[in-house]
Formats: sequence, C-alpha cells, structure tokens
Amino acid sequence: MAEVKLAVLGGSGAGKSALAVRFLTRRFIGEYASNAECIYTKHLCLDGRQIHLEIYDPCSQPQRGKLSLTDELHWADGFIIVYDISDRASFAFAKALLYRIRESHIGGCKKMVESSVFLVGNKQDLCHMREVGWDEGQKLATDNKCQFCELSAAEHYQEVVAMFMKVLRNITSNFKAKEKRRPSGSKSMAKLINNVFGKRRKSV
Ligand SMILES: Nc1nc2c(ncn2[C@@H]2O[C@H](COP(=O)(O)OP(=O)(O)OP(=O)(O)O)[C@@H](O)[C@H]2O)c(=O)[nH]1
Ligand SMILES: [Mg+2]
Repeated sequence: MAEVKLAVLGGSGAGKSALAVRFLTRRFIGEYASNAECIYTKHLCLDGRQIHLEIYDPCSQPQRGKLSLTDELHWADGFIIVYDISDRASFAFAKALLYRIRESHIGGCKKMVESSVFLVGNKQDLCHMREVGWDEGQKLATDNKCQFCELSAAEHYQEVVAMFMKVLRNITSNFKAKEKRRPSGSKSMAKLINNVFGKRRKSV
C-alpha cells in the first residue's frame, strides 16, 4: 500500500481545515478548531491502487515571522497551498510559502516537489469581496510550476475532491518515477525519518 503525506498550508483563516474536512467527510461545518495541529488519516483507492493518506492540517500560522517549514518539507510528499481570494494578505503568505518550497527544492531537500504542489484560491463564493484576481493566482502558479484552481470549500464538494485527487495522482506518479531510479534501501531511510517526526493523529 502506498503511503502519501500531504500538508495543507496557508495563512490563518484561509480555509485549510475546511478543505481537509470537506474532502474527508463531504461536510462543511463552518467552524473549525485552530488551536492545535493535527494529522488526519484515510484509506482510499486511487486508480485501483490502495493509498494510506495522511493530511497535515497545522494550527494558525503567524503571518509574520520566520517561515522555516523545515519539518513540513521533510515530512510531506506534496503540498496544498491555500489562500482566501477575499484576503490579499493570505495571497502574500501563499506566495512566501511557494517561494520557501521552491527554495528547498533547489537545495535538494525534497526531489520533484513542484509537480506535487497545488495552489488553491479558496472562498470563491465570496467573489463579490474579491481582493485577488483569478489571473494573479494563475500567474503565481505558473511562475512556481505548480497547479492552480479557485474553488469554495463551502459550496464545491466535487471540485475539492477533484483537486485532492490531482495532487495525489501527481505524488503517486512521482513515487513510481523515484522507484525506478533509486535502490530500495533509501525508501527505508525515508520511512525512518517519517517515524521520528511525530504529530498528533486523527483517524477519519
Ligand atoms: N464563505 C466561505 N467561508 C469559508 C470557506 N472556507 C472556509 N470558510 C470559513 O473561513 C473561516 C476559516 O476557515 P478554516 O478552515 O478554519 O481556516 P484555517 O485556514 O484552517 O484557519 P486556521 O486554522 O485558524 O489557520 C471559517 O469561518 C470557515 O467557515 C469558503 O469556501 N467560503
Ligand atoms: Mg485550521
């Protein structure tokens, strides 16, 4: 069974928890605890392959301060970077996150991470309060060679599922490419690192 680790990152209130919970439970519940980070786990079948998925949903991140992300970069196989289309500050935060991920990629921290990054402009239902244009999101994604979509965790269940499935597909195809290129010994080293890095876990 393939193990996939996905980190959902973004500014405070962008909708990280809403997206994760919507994907995992189909529901939009409106209010989400933001004082504790957690990892949700789920088994699913993707293109006939069994996947053990872990989704990391961090607690509120300060808009300022150092974006070290060191743990997340080592832990995650892929990232969903979320901003709120009605909040320009969250877009700036997403931009900084993408920069940090790209930087680590150049430094060789995690290979082939770019194709496993999805930039999401959330709260599309609030387009009457829009502060970030669709074209700005698309350009940021193109500049960082990642995928992009706008959606609403509140209103678009199918789009949320489609977005998660696209990321998962890219991650698993990266796995296949890596398996072809590396000896199996390095896989157990990656597992060892993952086991050392523990977070609170929730099963859904
Ligand atoms: N209108 C609208 N509201 C949304 C949407 N997604 C999330 N929200 C609301 O935005 C607020 C923040 O959502 P969360 O999912 O808690 O955001 P978060 O990024 O997890 O926030 P922190 O954990 O505090 O960093 C909540 O009140 C949600 O109900 C959306 O698509 N549309
Ligand atoms: Mg949250």
